[in-house]
Amino acid sequence: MTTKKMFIDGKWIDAISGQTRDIINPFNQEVIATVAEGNEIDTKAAIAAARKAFDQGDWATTPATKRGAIVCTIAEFIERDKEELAELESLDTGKTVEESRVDMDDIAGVFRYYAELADKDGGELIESPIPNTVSKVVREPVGVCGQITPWNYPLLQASWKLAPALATGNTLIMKPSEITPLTTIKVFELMEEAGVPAGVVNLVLGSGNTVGAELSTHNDVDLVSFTGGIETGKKIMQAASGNVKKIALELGGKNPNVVFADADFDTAIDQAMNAVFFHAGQICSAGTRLIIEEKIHDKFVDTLVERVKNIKLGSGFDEKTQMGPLISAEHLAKVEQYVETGKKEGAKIAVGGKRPQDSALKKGFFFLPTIFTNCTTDMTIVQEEAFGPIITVETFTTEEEAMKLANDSIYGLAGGVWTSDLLKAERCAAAMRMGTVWINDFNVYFPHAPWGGYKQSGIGRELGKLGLEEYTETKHILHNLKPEPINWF
Ligand code: TXE
Repeated sequence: MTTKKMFIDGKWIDAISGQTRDIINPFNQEVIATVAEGNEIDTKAAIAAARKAFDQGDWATTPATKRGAIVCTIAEFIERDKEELAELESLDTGKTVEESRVDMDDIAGVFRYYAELADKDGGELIESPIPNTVSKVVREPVGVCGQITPWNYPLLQASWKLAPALATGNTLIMKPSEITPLTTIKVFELMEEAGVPAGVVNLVLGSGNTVGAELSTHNDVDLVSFTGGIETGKKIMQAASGNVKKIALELGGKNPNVVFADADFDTAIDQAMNAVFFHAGQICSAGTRLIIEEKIHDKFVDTLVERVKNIKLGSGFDEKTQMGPLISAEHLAKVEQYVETGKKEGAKIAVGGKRPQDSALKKGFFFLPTIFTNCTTDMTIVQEEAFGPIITVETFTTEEEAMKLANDSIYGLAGGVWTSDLLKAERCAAAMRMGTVWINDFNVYFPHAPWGGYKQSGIGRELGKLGLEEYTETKHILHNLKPEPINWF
């Protein structure tokens, strides 16, 4: 197996230390690739390349139309290589190939969206109160961007960062999660093929403590964009303070899914399952806190339990599989620990709560889809992000109580509300302190709408126009067309 390399200053290179890392398939623990394992020294080299490309290269001043055309070509190449990318993503993450195909369509869509926006902002003329002056506001690239991505949606998360940074003329260093780098490596090949100049995009592979920490700390990095866990996010904020880097953080959520008795029952059941068991709950916006109106609680939970029992676990490459494994042994242990804590704190397991017994699954990091009833808002499993296939159920009797429960979280990423009363739906959407609220839907997103969190779910927004603006600095230029002496001194 040849070692997959890093991409620094337009060249594919091994780690300076010569170290490598094996990448394993979470379905059967087989080694699927060996990749270079970079460290601080490789990261410094990549930062130097990105700095030089920004300060001395012409990417930032390349006409935005041309940059947009290159970003569009990347989208076309992703579509061309969709099947290869989807299979690679499923091998690396364990998710079903069908899910990965959807991801690849979304990813191409993100590159296309930002390709089209690249040349749409020509600045803004401001009405100047001073005679004979022209006042305008323009947006310019931030500079050198460090981008750190997680393992749950490896290439999707990368696309949300790469596409807007390129469209706006920045240079960048990307560090994918050390356990799922394969599709990101492939997309760097596609970016090279699309004609992105040397030094503009750099890829360093390696751990968070070395590569990630260096990217967050280094004085030549102007912005760090991170998606991952809240504890890592806090470390990055501190590390970034040295040179007051701009930071963009997406730190997950503990998202409420509120179901009123007047909701369309069958659809709400379907979506309550999709909201969590898609990708085994390893989704920042998973609707893990199911908050049900008391009078439909028993029927809703009974129906859900019966449906959950039938979820088919297996290989992402088996068409019948509905849910794959968790990402790693460590993550499985963490999810199991949360379940133990839930039991100790008094929640009741209605279904699941353990690893499956099926011998065909024994090499994979599988955990059964799990529903906890009798939950209260103070429980650890209701408050902390387990990031696994676990639903906690709480109940309410009034709208006010429902909203209090929904908002009782340090997070504020997303939430859903189910009701046929349109006024109530709008009232709830206004009351929910979250970056995204779905009414009679869940987990829907597209490139045009901003994505990000209130409260400790993060800082800044990705996607949409705001996702482009994250990668720009705003400059006001005042041009005095008729300068005159002012005789003050
Ligand atoms: O994430 P980390 P982990 C949550 C989820 C999960 C928990 C921990 O609850 O159980 O986070 O997962 C890099 N400086 N989410 O430990 O560590 C790391 O190498 C700079 C939610 O896998 O946050 C990887 O590239 N970078 C989330 C990236 O950070 C560092 C998605 C994310 O890893 C670093 C994933 C450091 N000191 C997990 N330490 C979401 N928001 O969707 C690590 N990294």
